[in-house]
Order: sequence, then C-alpha cells, then structure tokens
Amino acid sequence: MKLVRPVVGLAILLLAVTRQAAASPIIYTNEATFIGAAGTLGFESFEALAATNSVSPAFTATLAAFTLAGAPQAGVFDELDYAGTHAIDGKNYVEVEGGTRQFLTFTFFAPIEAFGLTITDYGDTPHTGPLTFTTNTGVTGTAAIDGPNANDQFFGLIDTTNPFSTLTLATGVGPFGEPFSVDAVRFSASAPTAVPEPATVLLVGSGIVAVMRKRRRVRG
Ligand SMILES: [Ca+2]
Ligand SMILES: [Ca+2]
Repeated sequence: MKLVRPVVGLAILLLAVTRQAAASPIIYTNEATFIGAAGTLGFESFEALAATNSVSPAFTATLAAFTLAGAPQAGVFDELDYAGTHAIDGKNYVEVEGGTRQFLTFTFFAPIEAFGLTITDYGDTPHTGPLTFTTNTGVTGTAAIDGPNANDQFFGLIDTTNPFSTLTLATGVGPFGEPFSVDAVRFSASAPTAVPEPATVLLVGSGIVAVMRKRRRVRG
C-alpha cells in the first residue's frame, strides 16, 4: 500500500506532461510573446554575409545554425529601403523575388522547437493568397498576410511535441510574384532528452498499470 500513492502521483504527473505537449504547435504574431514563451533562443541577423544588393537564381547561404535557400531568386541586401524591403536588425537582410511564386527554406543542422523571424513587404504586389509556412513534420499555416508597402510582420512557431528541422515560406501566386524579405531569425534547440515523448509516457503508463495489477493479485 505504501508504494501505490507515489506510483499514482507519478502517473498523474506523466499525464500532465502529455497534456502540455498536446498544446503544440502554436503560432505567434507578437515577437515579445514568442520570446517569452520560447525560453533561450539563438539569433541570426545575416550581418556576417556579404551584401551584394542583387539577386541570384541559385541563392543559398550557410549560417551558424542553418542553411537558407531562396527561389526563384534571392540575395543579401544592405540598402536601407529596397522597394519596401529593409533590415530589422543591423544592416543586412535576405530578399526573395522572381517568377510568379517565391520560396524560402530554412534547414537547421539539428531539430528545433521554436522558430521566429520578421517578414517585410509582404502583400503589397497583386497576387493570390497569404505567405504560408510548412515544416518537415507536416505543420502548415499562415506566416504573413497582405499588407501595405514596407510592412513588417512577425511570425513565430513553437512545437514542443514534434521538433522540426526544415521550414519553408511560400508566397501566393501572382503575375509578377511578390518580393519580400526576412531578418532577425530566432530559434531554439530541441528539448532535453529527459522530457518523455508521448510514446514513452504510454509505455511507462502501461508499466505502472501492470505493477498495480500484480500488487492487487498478490494482495488478493
Ligand atoms: Ca540583419
Ligand atoms: Ca512585396
């Protein structure tokens, strides 16, 4: 009987952990709220890249925590205002344009739980649809909506249940595309392995039930 109460307490605790994890993923549009919820974050502002103020059809950049690929054309700019796009932190930012639809893919070297950045100048050119995001874990949604020239929109995603390693931004379709830029990228590492995954919780829970049944049989 002495062991039953701690075991039940542990089961309730594990249930609470599972419930909390089930709340993911969460999308943020306020940077301060995102930072408050995400905990310790890394930061990338593209300041170490050489700014060319021109776009390339095969743009890729390797940063400290991720690689970045823009299509159909992208480049690093440091102009104060390039037709509405501009830096959020420091001087440099990444501009994406060209074709009728634009893509920007972040590939992290290790899975992350939190990702955030500021998107600039989205939705001021005729096109169809919001800027969407898709992760390699299958999470998808809206990253930015149409806004006036030079507008800034924060997009953040926290998914503690399924850490992700790639995230792609994709514009809607337009006759001339919709150039936009990004800067001030924030990201977290994945959770410590000590936090149980839902599958592990289930296994541990089954073990507890088995122990309790065995104890009942012994008592009976
Ligand atoms: Ca910057
Ligand atoms: Ca634009």
